[in-house]
Amino acid sequence: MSDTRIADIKGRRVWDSRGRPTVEVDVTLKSGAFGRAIAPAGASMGSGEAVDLRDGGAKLGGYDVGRAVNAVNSEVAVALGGMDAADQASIDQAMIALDGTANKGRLGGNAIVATSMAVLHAAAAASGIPLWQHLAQGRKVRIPLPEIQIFGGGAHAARRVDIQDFMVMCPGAASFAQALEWTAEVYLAAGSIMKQAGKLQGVADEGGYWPAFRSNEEALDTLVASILKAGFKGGDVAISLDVAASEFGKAGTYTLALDDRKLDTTAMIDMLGRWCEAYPIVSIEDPVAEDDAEGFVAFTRAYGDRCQVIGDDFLVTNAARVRKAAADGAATAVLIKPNQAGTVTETRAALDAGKAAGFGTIVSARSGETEDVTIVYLAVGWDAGQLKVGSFSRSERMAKWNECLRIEEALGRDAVFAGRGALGFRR
Ligand code: 2PG
Ligand code: MG
Repeated sequence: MSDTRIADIKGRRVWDSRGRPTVEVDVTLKSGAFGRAIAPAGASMGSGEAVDLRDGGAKLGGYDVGRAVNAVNSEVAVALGGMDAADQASIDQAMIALDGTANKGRLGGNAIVATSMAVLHAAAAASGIPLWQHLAQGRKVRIPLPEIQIFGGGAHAARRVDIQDFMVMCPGAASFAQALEWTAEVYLAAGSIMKQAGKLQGVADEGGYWPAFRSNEEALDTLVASILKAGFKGGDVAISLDVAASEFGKAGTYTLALDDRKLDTTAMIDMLGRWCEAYPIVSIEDPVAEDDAEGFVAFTRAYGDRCQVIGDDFLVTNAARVRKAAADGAATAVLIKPNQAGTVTETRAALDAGKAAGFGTIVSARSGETEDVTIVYLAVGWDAGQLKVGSFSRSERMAKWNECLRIEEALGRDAVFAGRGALGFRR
C-alpha cells in the first residue's frame, strides 16, 4: 500500500472562463501521488451556498482571491498535513471545523472545495485507477444523460432575456456519444437560424448563443425550430429550461423585464405550465424563486409528473434541504454542485439524499468554469444519471463533454447510457 498521508498542499490563483481569479489547489501525498482541482464560480447563486470568498476593493473588480489562496497555504495546509487523503470524510470534517462558520465564509468555500477535490484526486491517483472508478468502488455506473445549453440568458447574458438556460436533452439517444452528436446538430442549426435572422451576436457566459430575442417565447420558438431544422422529432430531442427564478423573483412577485410584466406565483406557474403544453419540455430548474417553497410545491404538484422539477438555488446541494423538499413534494430532482456545498463529502450527501428520495440527480458545472473536469468523474463515479455543463462551445465546457466521451469509450461494451430513465418525475 502506498502512503496516502498528505505531504504538501499548495494553493495558487488561476483564472476562470470569465477572466476572473479563482483558487487552484495542488495536493501531494507522501507516496508522491498528486491531485489538483480548481474552484468554479457561479453568477446566479442561491443565498444558501457556501461563500465564494473574494477580497473586495477596487482591484480586479473586487474578485481577487488572495484571502482564499492564503487560507489554503497557511491554516488549511497546516491542519491537513499528515492526514490520510484516503479518508475524505475526515479531511472535509477537519476543514469544516477549522473554518468554524455555517457557510464556510471564514476560509472561503472556494478554498475549501478546491482543496477537498484536490485531495480526492490525490487519493485516486494513489490507488492507481481513474477517479470515476475510484468513486464507483466496483459498483455499476451509468454514463450520464447530458443537459446542454443552446441559448444563454438571465445573469449569463446581461439579462437580455429573463430565462437563464434554454437547453436540449436527448432522451432518445442510445449513447452519450450520440447525444453529443445530436446536440451538435441542433447547436449548428440554431447558429444558422440566428445568422439568417440577423441575430447572431456571439455567445453568453456558458457558450450558448447570445439571446437577441424580443421575448422569452421567441427563444423557445427558435429552439424548437432548431431541433426541427436539425431533423429531429419531438421526444428524441427535448427542451430543458433553467428559469433561475430567484434572479427576478422575490416574495412572490416575478418581474419579467423582457415581457414587461409582473407576475405573482400563480401566474408564474401558469405561464410555465402553458410552455409545458406548447413545447416539448422535459425538465425545468428553479421554476420559482428560492424563497417560494409553496410555489415549488404547487408547480411540482401540477407538472411534476411530466416535467422534471429541479431545485438548484432552492436546494443548494444541501442534504437536509433535499430531504425536506422530498417530504414536502417540492421538487423531483436536485442539481448537485460541489462548490455550493463546499466539500466532496457534503456534495455526496446531497446526492445520496436525492437518490434516497427517488429524485433525479444532475451533477452541474457553474457559469464560471475552467479546464477542471472533476464534475465529470463525480457524475459517472457516483452514477448521478445526468450532467449539466453549459453549452456546446468554449473549451471549459467542451473539456468536460470530451472527458465523458473518453470514459464511455473506455467502458466499451460495458458502458450503460443513463438516457431517458435518468429523468426524475413525480411518482
Ligand atoms: C445554474 C448555473 C449553471 P451559475 O444556475 O444552474 O447554469 O449557473 O453557475 O451562474 O449559478
Ligand atoms: Mg440553476
